[in-house]
Amino acid sequence: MAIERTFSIIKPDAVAKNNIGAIYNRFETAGLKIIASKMVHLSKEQAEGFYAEHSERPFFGALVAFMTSGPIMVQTLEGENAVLAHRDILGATNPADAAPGTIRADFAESIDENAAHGSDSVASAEREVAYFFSAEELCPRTR
Ligand code: RTP
Ligand code: MG
Repeated sequence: MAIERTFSIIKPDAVAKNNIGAIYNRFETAGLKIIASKMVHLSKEQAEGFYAEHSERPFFGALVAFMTSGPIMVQTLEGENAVLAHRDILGATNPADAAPGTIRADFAESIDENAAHGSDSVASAEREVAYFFSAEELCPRTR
């Protein structure tokens, strides 16, 4: 299995509910190592750029408004099959459809405010990690 990197966001709803530590615990329990982390409050331009692939979708305006509504935590995670492993513990986009025990089932309220984001492919992960972190900010683990 390949060691991959993926990109994670703890969204404004989960930060507001003080669930940062609980969600970090899910990453670590799943064997995903946090190799970069910071809190940011996105501007409208930053949120629009990050979600540019969704710019024509009907929910785009609401998504940008939500993602700029408060601070978020952004992380780079590293581990075996990290992209899929992270999506698995996130659960379905709509928390009503998310499997029991997943992050969205346990911490999200609705499809619009769904607690966390995870890259959907290795290519997306590379773009998303680079959107938020410089090479110097990534701290690969040697143990
Ligand atoms: P994410 O990118 O946040 O990890 O979520 P995802 O891959 O599971 O879902 P995606 O299709 O990439 O959509 C990005 C975010 O847009 C909101 N959304 N709303 N109302 C709707 O039909 C709808 N569809 C998507 C969600 O908040 C989703 O996380
Ligand atoms: Mg997505």
